[in-house]
Amino acid sequence: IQDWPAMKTWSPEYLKEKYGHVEVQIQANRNSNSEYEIECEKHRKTILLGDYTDRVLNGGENNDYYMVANNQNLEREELKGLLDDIIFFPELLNPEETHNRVFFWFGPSGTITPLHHDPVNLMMAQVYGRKRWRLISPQQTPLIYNYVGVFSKVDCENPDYQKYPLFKNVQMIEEVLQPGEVIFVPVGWWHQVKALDTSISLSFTNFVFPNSYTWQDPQIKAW
Ligand SMILES: O=C(O)CCC(=O)C(=O)O
Repeated sequence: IQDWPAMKTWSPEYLKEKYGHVEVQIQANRNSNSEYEIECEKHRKTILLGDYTDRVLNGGENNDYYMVANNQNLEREELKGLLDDIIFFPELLNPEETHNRVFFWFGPSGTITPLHHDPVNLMMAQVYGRKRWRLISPQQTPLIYNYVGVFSKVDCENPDYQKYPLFKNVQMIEEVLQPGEVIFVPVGWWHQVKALDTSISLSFTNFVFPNSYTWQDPQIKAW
């Protein structure tokens, strides 16, 4: 995505200057609840993008607040201009289908999206900062302690093998996504993601090929 205008312009400072007056939603107070993703509705907070950017810039490494896909900020008319800064890969993505299919992620270094899988294929483009991705194939689901819906109980950053002994046998792919790189995550693949820097990314599920599945999760109860 080196040719995207966003690669030259997007930064926390740019977001603040151009869109700082826009009200956005974020996930807040995540430190108070280890199930912040499962109980994401409890953490929804409205804030000016300028104020949020100040928190990101001044708060140091932390996982307490994060603007995630579920905050759906690209559905806001005032932020639609962000999509003019990117080029949809014509052979892969449909630029006419952005409604609830393209998501904006912005947060400080240290945010963690816990281990889960998605019921669609997705691509994530890393525009600013780096993120460490840990990926596990769906064939290994019996080792992953699938819990509520699409989530696992295991923290890949620091797995508790006493509680989750089968996880020792998991083969994980680890990759650091650099600015300008894109990752394709096939449907059902488990992943946990940590921001290594202040990070801005976009995720896409608006493929030109069919991308809906009748099953919701690859749950296999084998323990
Ligand atoms: O970038 C992140 O923090 C998480 C991305 C992710 O897990 C997803 O899009 O499903």
